Amino acid sequence: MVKVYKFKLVSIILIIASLLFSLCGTFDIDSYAANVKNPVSQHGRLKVSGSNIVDKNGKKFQLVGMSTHGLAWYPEAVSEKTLKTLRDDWKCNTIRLAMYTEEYGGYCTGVENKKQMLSRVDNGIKLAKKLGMYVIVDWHILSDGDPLIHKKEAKSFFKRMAKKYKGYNNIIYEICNEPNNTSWKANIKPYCKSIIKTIRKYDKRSVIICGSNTWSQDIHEVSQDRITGYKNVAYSLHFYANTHTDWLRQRLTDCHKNGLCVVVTEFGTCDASGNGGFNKSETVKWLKLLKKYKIGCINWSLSNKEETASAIKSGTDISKLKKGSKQLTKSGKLIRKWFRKM
Ligand code: IDC
Repeated sequence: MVKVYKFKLVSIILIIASLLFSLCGTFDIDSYAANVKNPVSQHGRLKVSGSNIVDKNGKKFQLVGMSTHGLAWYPEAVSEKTLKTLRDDWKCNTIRLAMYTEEYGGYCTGVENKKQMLSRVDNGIKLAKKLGMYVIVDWHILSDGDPLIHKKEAKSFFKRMAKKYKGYNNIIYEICNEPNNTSWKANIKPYCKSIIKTIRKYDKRSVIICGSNTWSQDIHEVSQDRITGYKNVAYSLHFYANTHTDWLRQRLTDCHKNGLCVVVTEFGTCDASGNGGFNKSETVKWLKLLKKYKIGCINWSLSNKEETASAIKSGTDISKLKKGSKQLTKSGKLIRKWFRKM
């Protein structure tokens, strides 16, 4: 009799111990983030379905968020405090990390700069993970209009990212910010196929966003000649409200209706230069259209540079963005107001 009790007691202790052990073992940042209410815990892994981005339940999902200015110029914005304000007060679910390739301090401008960019991108990805936000890793070509120019560097960068972050359900790759003065068929498309292949070797599922010619405006060309053979591929459209108006909205509507999955991974409220021409009414027309189709919208930029596109007033500490609109520019105020009701 005593033996039976002893046996039961030992079994119970063992069961409790193993339960406790397994609880401790699974307490890592991922499962913690998955248990609290945040965009990623609620919507999970995103997919491309026809012309839409959908969440883990297959429901249409709109990516809403801010893009950093260049990570070489304004890395301070990628802080826990600022991202938290964006998430909780602005209702952003996404942060875009703009990593320039050729401009000042960019990834392709020397070994030290490359190291710095890698550590800033890693920091941004980890913070986004912690806060349960989606993160767009942006290979920000601009003056290097043809993506093939830095294809080798791009391949090694995306290989590194895909290997390291393949288990992350919040990561999105934007593989060429704004090709220009080049060709979709001969340059951009082959580049994209090659980078997608590299990423897919390690990461089978993340959403990958491709640019198009003319600073990512020529989605009509893409729509006629899409990348096939891979899932979860989307295309970016970029606009600046005072420069790109009805004609580009019409192009977006046509492509969307034609089944092309488009995400606006960068837009400004002003001129394409980023400075001057703040245009509230054209911005609102765009935002209404994006809201209607649940097309992702990421605003340029989360910086305090003295230029119209900046969301934060110059002189403000961008690593400590507070809730409310006191620290915001005209552009920032308009964007915050709209993001809160997207
Ligand atoms: C601009 C920045 C500006 C910076 C410049 C560097 O706003 O401060 O000096 O880049 O060349 C884009 C680009 C984006 C531009 C932005 C505004 O993706 O890098 O940022 N823009 O010109 N496409 C259209 C507009």
